[in-house]
Amino acid sequence: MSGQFEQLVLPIGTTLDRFINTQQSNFPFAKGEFSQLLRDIAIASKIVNREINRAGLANIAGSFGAHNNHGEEQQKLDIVANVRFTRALKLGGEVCAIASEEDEEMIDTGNHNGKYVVAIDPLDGSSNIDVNVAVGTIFSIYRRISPAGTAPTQEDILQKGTNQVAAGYILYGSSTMLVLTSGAGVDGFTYEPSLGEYYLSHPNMRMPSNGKIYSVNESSFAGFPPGVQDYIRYCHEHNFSARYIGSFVADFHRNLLKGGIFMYPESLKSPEGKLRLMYECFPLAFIVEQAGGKASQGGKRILDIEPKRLHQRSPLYIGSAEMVESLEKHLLLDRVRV
Ligand code: AHM
Ligand code: MG
Repeated sequence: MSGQFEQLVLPIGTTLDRFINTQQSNFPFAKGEFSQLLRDIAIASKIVNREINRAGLANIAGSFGAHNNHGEEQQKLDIVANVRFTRALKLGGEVCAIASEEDEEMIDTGNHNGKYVVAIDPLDGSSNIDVNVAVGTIFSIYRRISPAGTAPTQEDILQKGTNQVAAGYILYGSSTMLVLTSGAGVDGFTYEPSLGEYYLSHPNMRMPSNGKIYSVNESSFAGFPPGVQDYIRYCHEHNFSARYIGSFVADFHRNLLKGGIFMYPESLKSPEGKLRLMYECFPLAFIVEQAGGKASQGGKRILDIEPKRLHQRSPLYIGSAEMVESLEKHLLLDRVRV
């Protein structure tokens, strides 16, 4: 074949399915159930991707007219995504319990033989839907603690981030991507809509150890801890770029690729921060560490936090290792100041 012709028929590469099968043989714990669970999530994400893409036409953009357990206005697509993911996980049969941002209580799927539990934010950043800005899905997978064959308990879901066996996110952006870790690095897959498949496009993703992007909602600056204010001043003085979409997955993904820090501190407005530990902080903290970055509560590693409540919030500083360390140094000065 001439070089020119070869360009026309380049191989498309490894599908997510094939990748999962290969992983299965790499991990002793990853039996068929675990692979099936990842497939169920991938299938639900394809359906949600379809719904998002036609939101403007199908009358599913906009508010649903109700509020979730956090008092936040639910968008129609929040509900659609929640149903799509929870249904896929219930039907799949591998999961005994689900914690979802959209449901106040843990969901008992009825699959009491299922070995896994899932924490999920079905559609993060959904207030951005109406203005065609990228949104995401975030998920964590744990092995249950209670014995198989019994009803799941709170203990199954309230596990430390270090217990995650896998975590991932789907970014519904200019292209749709699924980024996944099962504890041996991070891999990114891009969705090819005409084939209906995810393909491995970003193998072994590594986060730059340093960067010049900081992402924070600066409107709350006056209420941030002094150390965070100092760090933001440091970012200004060193000509860092401010980039904040208001869609966590999209902000995180950009920083993962380019190097940067994302911050959602505690503030006078949100004394515990805004982001939820179980299905926002833990999964992205697992991913960031697997890519060489760091995630901190401001003095404590996020993955080491023992969750007490399903919808617990936490301050979050996540991104390039050196930037998170620098932020932590600024926070340490707060203690000296007092
Ligand atoms: P949500 O789960 O209700 O969508 O809220 C989480 C979102 C994140 O995607 C984003 O980082 C953050 O809220 C933005 O919050 P704020 O508008 O306070 O900056
Ligand atoms: Mg969310």
